[in-house]
Amino acid sequence: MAVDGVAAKRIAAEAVDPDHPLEFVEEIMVPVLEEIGAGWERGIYSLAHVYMGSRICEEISDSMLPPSPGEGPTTSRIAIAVLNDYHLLGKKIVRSALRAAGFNLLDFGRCSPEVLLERVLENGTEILLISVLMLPSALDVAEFLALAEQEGIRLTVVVGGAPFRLDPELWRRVGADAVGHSAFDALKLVRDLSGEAKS
Ligand code: B12
Repeated sequence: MAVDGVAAKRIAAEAVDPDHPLEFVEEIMVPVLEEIGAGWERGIYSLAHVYMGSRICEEISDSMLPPSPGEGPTTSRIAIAVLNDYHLLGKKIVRSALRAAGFNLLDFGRCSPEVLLERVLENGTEILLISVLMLPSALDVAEFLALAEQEGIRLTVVVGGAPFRLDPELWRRVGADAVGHSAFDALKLVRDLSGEAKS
């Protein structure tokens, strides 16, 4: 809250187990961001606090989690995207965890349902991970799936992000096949769904 990135990075570097950086991210960083979000909702913190807090956390997670080589793979049947949402940190962490575990994962970035459908068609995506933090974006999953059905596309959709944590049945209502609440969950689900195939 002091917006002191240098001090935050020093504290993080002291707290992290270098062999298990994802544990630091999941157990300390994500709950801290949730607390900042809750403080913003109660009017204790400003949006600038939320923004700067997330920038500092992003830099910390970038320095801890293994970098993605280059632009990442160019073909894969597994992909991740954010639907109509500017909250991109969750996707980045999930992407980093999956790539570190050896999965070839395409990153479609931030898309509307229509653009996401184009990407899926172009790449023959079979397992799609969708990350959202806003409720309207979570509802866009249903819109995307309706468009996919019109095109006769059948794919497995795994969703994650705050709205699905707040409403445990929401993933079923939007028509997703599975939900996960952490990068560890994402890894387990993709392992189970892909039968360990890494591309
Ligand atoms: C940081 C932040 C921002 C930053 C985002 C910066 C960035 N580069 O991402 C900025 C300042 C831009 C921002 C803006 C806004 N925000 Co904001 N933001 C947050 C905050 C505090 C933290 C989010 C975050 O990064 N968390 C850390 C990441 C790592 O967590 P995560 O995304 O949940 O991901 C984890 C898991 O969910 C999982 N996961 C994620 N994706 C997936 C996918 C799959 C398939 C699986 C299996 C798992 C998985 O793994 C990740 C690692 O554990 C949250 C509070 C909260 N409770 O989440 C509010 C929050 C999400 N924001 C909110 C709001 C309202 C806004 C604004 C509308 C504010 C405004 N008035 O302008 C804008 C809207 C932007 C938009 N249109 O998208 C609300 C959303 C309410 C809602 N549900 O609709 C929240 C919940 C705050 C609140 N309590 O009200 N925000």
